[in-house]
Amino acid sequence: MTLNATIAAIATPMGRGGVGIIRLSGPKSLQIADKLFVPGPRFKGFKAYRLHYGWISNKEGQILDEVLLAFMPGPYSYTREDVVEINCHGGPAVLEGVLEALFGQGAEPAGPGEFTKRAFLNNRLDLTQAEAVQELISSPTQSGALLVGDKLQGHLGSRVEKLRLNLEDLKKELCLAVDFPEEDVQCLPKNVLAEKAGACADEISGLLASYEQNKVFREGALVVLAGKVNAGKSSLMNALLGRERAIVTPVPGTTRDYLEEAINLNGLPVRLVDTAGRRPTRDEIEMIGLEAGRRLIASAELCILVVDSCIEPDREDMEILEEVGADKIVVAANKWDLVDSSPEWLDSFSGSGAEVLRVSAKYGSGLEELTSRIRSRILGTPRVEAFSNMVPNLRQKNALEKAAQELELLINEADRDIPFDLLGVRLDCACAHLDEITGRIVSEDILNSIFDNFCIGK
Ligand SMILES: Nc1nc2c(ncn2[C@@H]2O[C@H](COP(=O)(O)OP(=O)(O)OP(=O)(O)O)[C@@H](O)[C@H]2O)c(=O)[nH]1
Ligand SMILES: [Mg+2]
Repeated sequence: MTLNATIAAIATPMGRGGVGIIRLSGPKSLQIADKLFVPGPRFKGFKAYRLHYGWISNKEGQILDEVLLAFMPGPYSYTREDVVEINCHGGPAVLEGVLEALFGQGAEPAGPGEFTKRAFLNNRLDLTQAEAVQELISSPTQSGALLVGDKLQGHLGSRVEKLRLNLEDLKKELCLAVDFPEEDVQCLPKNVLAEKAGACADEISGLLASYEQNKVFREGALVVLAGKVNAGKSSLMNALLGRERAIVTPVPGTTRDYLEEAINLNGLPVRLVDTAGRRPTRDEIEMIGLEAGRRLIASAELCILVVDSCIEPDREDMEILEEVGADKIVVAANKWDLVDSSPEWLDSFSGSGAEVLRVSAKYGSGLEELTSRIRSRILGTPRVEAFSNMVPNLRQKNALEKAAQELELLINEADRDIPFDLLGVRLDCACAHLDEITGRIVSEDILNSIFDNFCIGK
């Protein structure tokens, strides 16, 4: 479809409602609507940005609906083209009737997201804003919608654009150094180049950190309870959930499969998983359960290693510690109600750098401290400041990562004897990845894949 076509679609959801809106965009919007509009008594011609009362008829002159019609001439419209919006009654048959009448007058059916695509192609929105439109519509929660609101205003896009301009300036300095190689030391010392590229890479890391932080709020953080049989994992699962979800018995090997439940830790959504207890086994079913547990542990944001405080940890506990690494582990020294004094072996955990908390799943002690540590360990203090109002989506995150990789390579190469013009190519590549985000330069394929996910009429 060419940009010259005048497109039309129902902009409101299909179904019955008080009002349903049909939107037209393109050079003939007003001309097409005018052919079907039967004005009300006080109509004195179409005025921009006013609501006009009247009726829509079909080409046989039959009245289809009583409407309010607005004309928004470009460039001050959603698409920057001439736009007409017709407020009809919100019934599917009415709306389809009016739409068909508009097609009969030369309007063409709009594709998914085509209004927003035109807004992008006509430079009213950058690509981050266009994507934010769809993200806003699909936000399930108000807090999610608030985050997108900032992107809709273009904050992410302008941040990325500023970064690109910084890299472009750096490229200019580099070109001077290439053009006057004998003066390269004065033009751009390599440590200064690396420093400037490093500053841009840090900013990208900040944007990536906000993606990661937001990811746990979007998808829920995976927290896995692991440990030897009988350590009290299922008891801890139940205690954290506040209900008897998992079977608890004194028999070692009670839990064979994993169990997943959602909990809310002061606003942080968590997917809490209880796993089969570790022990040497030849039982086929148990081995499958243990393998499933291993896979879950590997992808967990945090692993709670549950140990029985009465039993000195052995190979199995240490195996989990090694598998996961101390930075992703909280050791829950369970059954603390059964010990009189702190056993010495607890130090071996602390020595490994793992955080140890004393709890009793049975009597509920230490659980508040445990939940508050789970929360802060997951949210953590990010290495770099996250921009909470500029959360990239997955596509944008991938492009940011590629740009950051180019800068990392450039910083490494600046240390070695790599010619300036080759370093310049790295900057070009980083800029190209940033351009993909804002849509400054973007392939037709990427554009189609983005707008194909939109609804028709947006
Ligand atoms: N005294 C005391 N007993 C506990 C505590 N937590 C669990 N137990 C007991 O320890 C036994 C095992 O508890 P489970 O929760 O089934 O242990 P598990 O780690 O899930 O065991 P498997 O599923 O076999 O791997 C049960 O008899 C529990 O009542 C605790 O904090 N204090
Ligand atoms: Mg269990």
